[in-house]
Amino acid sequence: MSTPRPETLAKLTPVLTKRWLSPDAWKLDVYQRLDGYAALRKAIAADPDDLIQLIKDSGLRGRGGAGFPTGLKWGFIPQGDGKPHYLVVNADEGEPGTCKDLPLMTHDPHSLVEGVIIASYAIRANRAYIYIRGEAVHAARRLRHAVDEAYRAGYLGKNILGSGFDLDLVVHSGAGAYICGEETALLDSLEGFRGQPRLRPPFPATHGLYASPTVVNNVGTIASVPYIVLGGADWWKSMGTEKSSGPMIYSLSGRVNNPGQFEAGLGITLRELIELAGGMQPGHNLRFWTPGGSSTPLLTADHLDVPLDFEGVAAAGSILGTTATQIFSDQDCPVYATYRWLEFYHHESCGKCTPCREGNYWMVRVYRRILSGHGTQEDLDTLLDTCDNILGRSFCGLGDGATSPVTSSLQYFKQDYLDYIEGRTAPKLSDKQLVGA
Ligand code: L3W
Ligand code: SF4
Repeated sequence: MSTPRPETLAKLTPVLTKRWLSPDAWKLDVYQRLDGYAALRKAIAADPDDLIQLIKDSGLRGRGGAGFPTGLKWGFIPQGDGKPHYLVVNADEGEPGTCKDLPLMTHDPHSLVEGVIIASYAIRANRAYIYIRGEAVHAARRLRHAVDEAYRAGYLGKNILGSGFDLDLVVHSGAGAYICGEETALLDSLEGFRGQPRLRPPFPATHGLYASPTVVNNVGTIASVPYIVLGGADWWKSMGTEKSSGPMIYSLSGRVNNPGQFEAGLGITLRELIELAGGMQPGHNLRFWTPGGSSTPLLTADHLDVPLDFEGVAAAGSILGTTATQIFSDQDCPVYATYRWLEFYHHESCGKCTPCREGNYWMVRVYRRILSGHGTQEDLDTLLDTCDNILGRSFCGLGDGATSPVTSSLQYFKQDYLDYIEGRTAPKLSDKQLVGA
């Protein structure tokens, strides 16, 4: 394992992760000793509109994948409309490879609770929900413990810190469906229905939970808020790039020596992240990687120096997504990896629209044909044609995302497909696995 150089180590900016290694930071007394709830005291004395302006000035963009400007979203909530407003935190972290929100909620749940209270105060919401992935039992337990502590300390409930502001916060566990990470499916699920995406527009900002104005933000977005309140917009903008401000938690998995979470200013490169992760595993050379989970087009060893911010990754032909970098080497097969991702999308497709429901089903079958040595060149055209009919024609982002590994692996690694088709690579699947897709 190689040791990172000092200049690369200096790229780490522990902000959201700064308490993760402090013992018992998930408990209220320790959290308070480490600056906890200082931002809430400051925020609750401010005008809510000034808080929205502060978040706008900071340039904070959503950490769930799309990078939508947070202050702008908060500003969409109509004021004086007489309707209840809601804040909903999307903690349904399910994008393959993504592991930044669950450790945050496990190690530092109060930072999320504090962010929820400040954001709810800013948008004038008196009820907030954290929708957490069903499998994340330990994180949910920590979160519920933090919420109980916050109620007992007067940070939640009626007349918070004597301000006259009331807020109730509910932690709701989902049932483990990937589609419930899509914001409108999440709202349906929260309302007690089967989680399936709703037509947008109207967006949740005007017609969200129970048809009322609702802000839906990712865990990392809301957990950033207390730091911005304490540090100010200029401090936040001193990290990252001009259009992608602030620190970001990158989760590295795969063929590196020391996988895990690394927090750095937006714009760090994969070359630097791999160095921080102790280098590639012995005997492995980087071949392909996802910049932000499997829904983002694959990149290759030629993209080691792409700045990992919203603009830099887009210019390289991919999407920053959830900054989940899954790292594959020359000993990994891009065709097989894509097949495994497609099985996931096929399994998780909610079935509401035809392109995604049928397209993923058929693509899995085509991959099984190729990987069992029965593929033809025509299959490659079929895959591209199917992607063409899914991308932009699906009801939600799941369908679009499913095409990313297919089209990008065909773009960069067509020869690997041909090697299966022309018999140079031994089949990875048996004939028995051909059926039952
Ligand atoms: C009001 C408008 N609000 C947009 C809001 C909208 C949403 C946000 C972003 O998908 C992506 C997806 C995955 N008035 C508005 C408006 N909004 N226009 O802005 O919206 P959008 O449609 O750009 O994206 P999205 O539907 O939120 C998120 C990608 O992220 N992704 C992540 C997947 C998984 C996770 C996870 O496990 N945590 O996030 C990976 O790439 O493919 O493209 O709030 O309401 N005019
Ligand atoms: Fe459901 Fe897939 Fe259509 Fe999204 S794209 S609505 S997940 S079938």
